Amino acid sequence: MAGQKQDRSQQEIEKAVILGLVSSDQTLEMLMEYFDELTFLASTAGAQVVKQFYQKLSMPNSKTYVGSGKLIEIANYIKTHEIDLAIIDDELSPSQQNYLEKTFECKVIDRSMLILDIFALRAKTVQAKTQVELAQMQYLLPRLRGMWSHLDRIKGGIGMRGAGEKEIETDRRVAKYKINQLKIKLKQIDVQNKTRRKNRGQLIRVALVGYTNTGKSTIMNLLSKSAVFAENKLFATVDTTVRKVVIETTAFLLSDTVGFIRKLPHHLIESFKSTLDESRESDILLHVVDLSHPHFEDQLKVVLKTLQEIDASNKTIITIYNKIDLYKKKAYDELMPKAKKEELFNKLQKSIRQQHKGPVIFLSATQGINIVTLKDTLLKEVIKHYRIRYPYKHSFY
Ligand SMILES: Nc1nc2c(ncn2[C@@H]2O[C@H](COP(=O)(O)OP(=O)(O)OP(=O)(O)O)[C@@H](O)[C@H]2O)c(=O)[nH]1
Ligand SMILES: [Mg+2]
Repeated sequence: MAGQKQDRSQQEIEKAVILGLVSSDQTLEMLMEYFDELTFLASTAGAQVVKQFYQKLSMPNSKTYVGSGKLIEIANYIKTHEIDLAIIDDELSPSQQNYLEKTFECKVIDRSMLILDIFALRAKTVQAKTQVELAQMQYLLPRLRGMWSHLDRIKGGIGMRGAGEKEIETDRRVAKYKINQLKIKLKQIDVQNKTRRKNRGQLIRVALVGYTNTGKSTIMNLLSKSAVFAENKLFATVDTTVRKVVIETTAFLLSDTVGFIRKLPHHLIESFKSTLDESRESDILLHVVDLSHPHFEDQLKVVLKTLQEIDASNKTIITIYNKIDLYKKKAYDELMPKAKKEELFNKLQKSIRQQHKGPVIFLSATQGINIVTLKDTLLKEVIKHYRIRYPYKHSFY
């Protein structure tokens, strides 16, 4: 909730350990990648990860998550290093969470809760705040009984913001009532938004979509010259911004919205459905990929899958491979001749283009590389859509 939002700089950094499993469907390499992301999420939420723990188990133990030896090792570490918080890479069941908290004697939160917490910090509009609160309440409902009550040294912080802080003491009946109230409130906001969207008239709508931190807001700023919050943190944007953009003489609406992430909590997708409507109702999607990310292909797949889940996958998609400046810096040795770098990069572009049906653009939003190509391609697609929608109304294009 808004009043409980705190300034990051005034807040103490919490010391955290992270824990995950190498399991039958998750290799060590995959886990390390998840850990990188979890560490980034943790720092976005205001925690510093000081140690990683993992165990090889074909599947999580239903009561204790990891084996007993590992539990002792972690509990000892937590005690001797005064750790505030243990972050678990998977979604925990309420009983696993209870067990781990008793054993570790510190706060235990899972990936879902961490993401929900960041969303609670980032949400600015009433709609986004209500959506996050609903997701938190739904997440907390099965976990309300006895949650953290045995831990008197915990005063707040990560996992306790937003709904968590206020509602923890309430019983399930009150929580259920609250969930209903939030749903009603969201429906009302939704109706207002739908009317507003209709009133936007006949303009073609373009939505920026993509994994979190790929550069969507930076591109929004470039195209619309607006000041949308962009920074090197996960989920800098949780709300939706819509701007009217004019390229040459053609006008269209461009929206920037919340980024996607792996293992996005189910409740969040559910309650953010109406924010995601912006993408569902748009004519063209600008799918932004961070080419410099070591796992950009996985991220791309997650986004396409999420688009499918929200029924937004059968649209014209322009795929933007952003941060080519950073990619080149990382991938090619400084001493490599320029011509060789170009040759390799051309090869990469060719093979990536073959994987897409729609237009593909290689961009550096911050260095201003290929912006003209982006604008030209976008303009062409927008005009195509105007022609289909209004074959006789040439004033649009
Ligand atoms: N090197 C480099 N950095 C970039 C480029 N484009 C964006 N960035 C940086 O990447 C970070 C994330 O950019 P945002 O525009 O906030 O990304 P986003 O996709 O809106 O992120 P969320 O709102 O968190 O989903 C910022 O630090 C940007 O400055 C680029 O072309 N090259
Ligand atoms: Mg953003």
